[in-house]
Order: sequence, then structure tokens, then C-alpha cells
Amino acid sequence: MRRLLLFTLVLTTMNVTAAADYAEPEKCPRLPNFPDPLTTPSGKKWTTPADWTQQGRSELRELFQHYMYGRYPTVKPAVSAQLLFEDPSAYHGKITLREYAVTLAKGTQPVHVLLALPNGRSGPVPTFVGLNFTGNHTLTDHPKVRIPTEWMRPSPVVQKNRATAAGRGVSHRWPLETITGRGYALATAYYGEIVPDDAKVDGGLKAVLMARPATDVPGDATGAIMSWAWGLHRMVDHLTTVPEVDAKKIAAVGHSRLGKTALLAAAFDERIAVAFPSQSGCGGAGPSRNHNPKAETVKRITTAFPHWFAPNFSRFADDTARLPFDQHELVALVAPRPVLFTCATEDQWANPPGQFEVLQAATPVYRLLGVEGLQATTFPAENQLIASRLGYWVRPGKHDMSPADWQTYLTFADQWLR
Ligand code: GTR
Repeated sequence: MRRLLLFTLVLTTMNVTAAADYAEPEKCPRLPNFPDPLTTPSGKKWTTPADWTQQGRSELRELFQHYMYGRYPTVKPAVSAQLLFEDPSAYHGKITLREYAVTLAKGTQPVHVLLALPNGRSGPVPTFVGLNFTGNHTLTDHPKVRIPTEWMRPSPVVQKNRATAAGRGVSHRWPLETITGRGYALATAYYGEIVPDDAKVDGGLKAVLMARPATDVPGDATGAIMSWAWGLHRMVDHLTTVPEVDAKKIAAVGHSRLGKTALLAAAFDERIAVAFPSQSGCGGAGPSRNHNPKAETVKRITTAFPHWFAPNFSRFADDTARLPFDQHELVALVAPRPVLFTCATEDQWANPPGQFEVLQAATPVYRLLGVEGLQATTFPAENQLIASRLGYWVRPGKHDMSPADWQTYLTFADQWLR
């Protein structure tokens, strides 16, 4: 009864949690170490793959929503796309570039999805999907790519929180020629078109995704990371209708807060075949029970970025041992699908050793499902890719998603998506 919480989960025959009375965060039992992912909160053991896939997953998804990321948006998805332009001979004929205006739910303004497809491939191709920080126009200097009009965080190419033409092609984070050159497509959208990354700013689909009835208990209100993950899911809805995209080979990718988003998106949607959270740290691949003094803590992240999470999460800030789960269980929700954690030695804030421990602790669930998880027992040397189904890589250098990092993602993708 180690993880007994004062709540009852009422499961319908459809295996969906219908109602839950959760313990207040301060009353959850203290668990100083990572909770056993194969033991339910009420103390029952998951011993068969069916236990896990039919019950374990849905119980955990409930806990993550209630205590950490907030409710999955309840708005009904209704995805339709309008092609804004297509250039079949971009990049000297190597890439077909398209941009779509994709409506994600009825009556909402569209999100703009840039799709780069490799030319000369027969049949549908494996595809990365990820949100970007700076607008689709910063990925390429192609003049037809739209400049977003939504609120944007300050940068030298942003004026009064709005993107400008000076930003065309400035981002090095999404090397389109490298990605397509290895036979992959990339689909991306500006994250601020889904929900602005500032609690004080309205825009995107915020009013629809984060709205809660006034009578509701606000503790598990939808946070921004959950909203962005919902947006990624809708992009997947759209991609599955694009004939050039191999719908069985869609990988979620993202950097930092958008890496947290990519991992959460994979945990909540089995159509995502592989997850690539880059240097995502606390709230993503990094443990909440943190032992690295240089790493970001739950206290710090919920103070600096409360809007990313459900309000409940901040109530664990002074005592993370009371969290009924840790991030290894978010990875376990992705099982048996592959995940690659990528880190940088100078980015201790994102907790490279803690991320390694998270993969180790997720491994029992992979084994329950009949596959190997992390196949390494010691922390690897710099640049030594552990390419097992739960993969890990740490390189020298700083917090960034660089073209060199993409070579590693593509090597891992070649192994697990081909
Ligand atoms: C930092 C934050 C991290 C990480 C990063 C980013 O300020 O503390 O959790 O998400 O921002 O997204 O760039």
C-alpha cells in the first residue's frame, strides 16, 4: 500500500477514468525515491502487459493531468487544412515546401504548419513533428513562408512582441536540408499560435484550450505545456491526411520547454512513434526528485513559469517526495515506443545525470511489455550515443538544438523508424 492515495478511481467499462477524488498535494504520502512504476497508487502490482496497457496507462495519465500538467483540453478536435502555398522545387529542387493553414477546432483561428518534404523518394516518408519558438519564417529564407502575427517573446528580430521580416532564415535549429537529405520530412508550427508563452498575454487558442468553468476547482486547470501537446496532436491529425507522410512513422521533437511538450505529447498519443525531447530538463525528461544541485527544481520552475503547469504542481515545490509519480513514469507512458534523451554537459540546468536515472527507472515497464529499455548501466562518455530503445546522448557544449544534434536524432531515427 506504499503509494496509497486518498482517492478512488472510478473506471468505466471503456477504461476511461470517469471520476476521481484526489488527495491534496500536501497529504500525498512521502516517497523519497522514484515510485515503482509497476505498482499502482493503491498498492496493486501490474504484472502483465495487459494490466499495463488496459489500466496502468490510464491511471497514470490521470495522475499527471491532475497533479502536474493539467487537464487535457476538452474542446472537440475538428482539423481541416487549407494549402497556402507549395514550392516543389525549393532548395534547388531538393525539397518540396508547403505551408498549410490548419484549423484545429471549430470556430478557431488557424495554426500555420510548414511542411518540408524530401524530393525524389518513392512512397510516404518518416516525419518529424515539432513546435518552434520563433516562427516558421525563421527556419528558411523562402519568401512565401508566412510571418506569424501572434505575440512573440523578445529577440533582436522581434519588435514590440511581433515577428518581423528580419527573422527570415535566422534559426539554425531546424536544418531542413540535413533532415530531408536523410529522407525525412519535417512539419512545424510556431508554438505561440497555440497558446502564448506568457500568462499575461491572450492569443492563439488560449481562450478555448485553457478556459475553465468558473465553478470548477482550479487546481488541475490546463497548463501551457499540455496545450502545446494538444496542438502537436492536432498537427498529427493533419499529417495523417498528407499522402507523402508515413502516418506510422511520426516522431515528436522539441527543444527545452518544447522538448517537455514533445515528451508529454508522445506519452498521451500512441500515434507518435518516437519521442526526441532535447535538453528538456525539469518538467520533461528531468526528475522532479532532483539530486543535482545545478539542475532546475520544481520550486524554481513553478515560480518562474507557473503557467506551464496545473496550479497543483507548485504545491509539491517544497516537498517533491509527495508527488505520486516522477518523470520516469511519463517515459513509461511512451512504452514500448522508443525515446531519445539528448543533453549537453554545460547544460546542467536540464540535468543530464538526472535524465539518465529517469531512463533507468522507466526500463521495468519496457521489460514488462517484452522489450529492452535503456541498455547501459553507467553514465556514458560525451558523444557516445546509447542507441537502445530508451536512448541517451550527452554532448559537450551549451543549451541548444544544433545541426550536429540533428545528426544524432537522425541516426537514432534510422535505427528505430526505418
Ligand atoms: C528555461 C527553463 C527551462 C527550459 C528553458 C527553455 O528558462 O528554466 O525549464 O525550458 O527555459 O525552454 O528554453
